Amino acid sequence: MLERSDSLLSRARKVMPGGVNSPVRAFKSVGGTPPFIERAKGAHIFDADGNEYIDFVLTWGPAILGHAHPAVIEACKKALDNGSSFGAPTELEIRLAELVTDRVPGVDLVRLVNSGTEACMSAIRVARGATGRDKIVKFEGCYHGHADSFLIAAGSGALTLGTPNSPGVTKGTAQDTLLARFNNIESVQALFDANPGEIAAVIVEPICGNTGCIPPRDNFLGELKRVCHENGALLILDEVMTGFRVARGGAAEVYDVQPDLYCFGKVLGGGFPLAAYAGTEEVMRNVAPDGKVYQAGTLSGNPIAVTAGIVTLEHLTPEVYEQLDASGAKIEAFIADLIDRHGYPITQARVGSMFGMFFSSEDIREHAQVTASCDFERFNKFFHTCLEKGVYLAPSQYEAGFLCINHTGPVLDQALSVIEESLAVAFA
Ligand code: KE4
Repeated sequence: MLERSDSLLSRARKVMPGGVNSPVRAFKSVGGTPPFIERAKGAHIFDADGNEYIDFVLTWGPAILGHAHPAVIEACKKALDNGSSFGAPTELEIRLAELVTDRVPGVDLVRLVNSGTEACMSAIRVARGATGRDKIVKFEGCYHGHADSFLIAAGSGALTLGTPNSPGVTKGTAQDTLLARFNNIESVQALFDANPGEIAAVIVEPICGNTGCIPPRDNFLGELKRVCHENGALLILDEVMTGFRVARGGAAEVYDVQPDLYCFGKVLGGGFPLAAYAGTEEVMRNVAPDGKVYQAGTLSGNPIAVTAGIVTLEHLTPEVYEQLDASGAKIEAFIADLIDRHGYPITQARVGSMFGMFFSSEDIREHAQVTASCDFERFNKFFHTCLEKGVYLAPSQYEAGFLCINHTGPVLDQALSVIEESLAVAFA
């Protein structure tokens, strides 16, 4: 039961919109009361009513080493003794930036910021500054944080200008964001043809993780880079979710595509408010104080978050990625077997330790298919049954799941049997 979470939620609603500090946490799309979490360790989280869950959200991706990894906690405790923020350059920031340039193909310069939103909004500003162009292209179903330029729905026609999908976003902003379809290079080419010389950049999640888990097909990312460069535009890979998650060098390594700019977050900060944008010397030299594109932040690169990031990346060895991939393969094979044996109308996708299930029998290649073909009711039934049985999934069909180093052995087996039981309930 969730008595304490229920009472905490009504108290929270009195002082915070929806009782939460980020909308998805309110469980609006799945219904019910969100458990208020008190602590977390490894693959487990524990709520205010004493319930224990095997966690596949991992604070939306960051906890790849498991919650409260001893090395991260120890290092941050020590760092705290030296103070939490100086607002001045530190050697720690150099170390983290060097770890990023070592790992990610085509990164020469890195700028640390505090959230994925800040990384993505800064990256498009740099692209606009570097090209002198105003328009950007994003993809339906991709999420790059809550900056105005990204809260845009597709216009009425395929080639019309975007329209705001949040009050408070102006038409003026929306008209500079164009919407394309993921895994559909023709939709991108058409936008360049309709807006010659006006598009500064295309920003894309290399693996869609905000509309379930949708990997790129048929060299889509390579084609995107080609079309961008043929039209004088930059390619931005938003690796806030995939960076250091799906491989040591992120999706850029998996798909062998080097963009002009990257956005990072989540794993990079090891669970602390830390993100970054990065890219080639040619593009990043536009950033102040070297260049004229302005971006700043009081707490950017603060020593505690940077310490967590350093320890996290240092612990993400090739062997750890192999173990994470093995856990992902085990889940994938288990679900494939359930689909075969029971004929469930479900499809799934996985890249490394990022995965997702669609309650649809369609071969999902883009966002519109998720909305049109998924059985949201059955997903919600499955979600709540898992929660009751102690498995904590993302509270939306439009999200992905994540694995940490503690999702192995009996913990993973326990989660798999809950998933099997919960599918049986959802399809009873
Ligand atoms: P933040 O501003 O939330 O740190 O990052 C924004 C962001 C940017 N790019 C990608 C690919 C992202 O997935 C995100 C944030 N992801 C969501 C969950 N899918 C965060 C959860 C939330 O909004 O509470």
